[in-house]
Amino acid sequence: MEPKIFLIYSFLIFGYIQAEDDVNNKAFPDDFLFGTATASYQVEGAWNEDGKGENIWDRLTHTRSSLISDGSTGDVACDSYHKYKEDVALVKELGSQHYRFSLSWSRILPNGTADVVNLAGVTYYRNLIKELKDNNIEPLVTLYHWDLPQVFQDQGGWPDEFIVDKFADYARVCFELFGSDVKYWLTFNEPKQTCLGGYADGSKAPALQNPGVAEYKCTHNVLKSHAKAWHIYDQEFRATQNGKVSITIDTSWYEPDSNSAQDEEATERKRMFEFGWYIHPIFIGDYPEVMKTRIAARSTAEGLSESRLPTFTSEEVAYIRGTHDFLGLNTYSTSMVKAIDDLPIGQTSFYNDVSVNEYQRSDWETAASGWLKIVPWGMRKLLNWISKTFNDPPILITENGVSDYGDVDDTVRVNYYRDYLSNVRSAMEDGANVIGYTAWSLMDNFEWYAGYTEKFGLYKVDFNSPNRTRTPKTSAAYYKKVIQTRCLVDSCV
Ligand code: PNW
Repeated sequence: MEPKIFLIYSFLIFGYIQAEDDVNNKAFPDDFLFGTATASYQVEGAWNEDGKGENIWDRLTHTRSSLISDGSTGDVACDSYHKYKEDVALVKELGSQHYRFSLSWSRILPNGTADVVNLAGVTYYRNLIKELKDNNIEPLVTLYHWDLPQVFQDQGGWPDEFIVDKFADYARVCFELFGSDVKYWLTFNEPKQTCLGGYADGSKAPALQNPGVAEYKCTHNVLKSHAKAWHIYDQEFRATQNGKVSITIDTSWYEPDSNSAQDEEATERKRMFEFGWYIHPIFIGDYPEVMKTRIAARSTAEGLSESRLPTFTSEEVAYIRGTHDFLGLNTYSTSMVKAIDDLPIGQTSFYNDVSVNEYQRSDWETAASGWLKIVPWGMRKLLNWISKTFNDPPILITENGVSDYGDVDDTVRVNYYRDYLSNVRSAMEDGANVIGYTAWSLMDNFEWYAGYTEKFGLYKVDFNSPNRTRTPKTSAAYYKKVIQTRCLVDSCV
């Protein structure tokens, strides 16, 4: 063999062995939950069938298609409204212990309000839940995965306080209708995406842009809505239904650019803004101090008479604190953080309020989604930081996964799951109380502004076929093996 070729060859083998060597070889505990996830708008289709009302993603994709990279909609998506039995068969085939899906508010309550319940929508979810239970799969149900009834957006949406009672009514209807068969509830999926994307930077429906103001009002109402739903469950349903209710919060891991005091401080501030904004009021009480102080100071400098960050009364702080039975965590990636001088007073935004330099390293591998750099060690650091900072909550990872362009032979996804799960297992050895893991996603689906151009599925979906044929990818076989053996490598200790 030529020396050069030999070198390349041994590098490849060595690289491979090296990667396998680094994978944690301890088995996951028997009671650790493995599952997969989807969300209503991304998979159901049937956007106007059987009495469903219009929601903000219907409206956005129908009227502002230039915002979606391929101009597509979720009108049909994976057609799960008609093919839910097939979906459950895929979940079963993987050996998943749980399946996380979301309820479409406007499918159940077409006017948004609880006075009219759409029986066909209720039947759809009853059938889906029954199919899961019949197959020994635990349903994990999200009440709100971004699809607000359009009528409520027309009245102001999440930044307007009227929404709190509407959400609470909707939550009560869902607990009443489905609660006897559901043991795990999530009120909101990634409220930060709803509030920043929907009302500040316009990257999610309803694509409004009022940065530095509306995302804070939105979050204030989301937190109140979450707490109200949790209390309703606690007072009216827990005794008979015996389930758990929480929220799913998303964050990347933020790693300091250096170990200088300035970079460390800026990084912790970034974590508090990105994650503490939601978890602190629920797990500790009120917004993080650093958010209150900075936003108040910047608001004063802007000549405002009160802070752009709304204030909770002490009754509200107490009402929201403790409204969790576990923590739902979505995480995909990592960013570096470097301290900078505070950004000038002037244009208001969440990012100016934080004032840090956030970047991702160019030598990190990139997924199809530009924001998603593959950094497995970030998972371990994040889980350990959460455990330490927020009193060691039971953590259910409700989403983690990677995008590509849809190849059935998806080595990148196999490696992603292996390496991220390896870091989950290591964090558990470090002491983090991780109770389960949910792969995003069961199948390719409507990826919001990316339409059908970025694929996250363990199963491929043929969007050109009216049957929306599902085909297992290589990653489905790997995940199935992991669930079966509870082991990431060939054999575990
Ligand atoms: C999540 N980020 O969204 C959502 O819950 C899913 O509906 C979505 O399909 C999935 O992740 C993949 O995107 C995120 O920029 C969107 O960090 C963006 C980010 C994180 C999560």
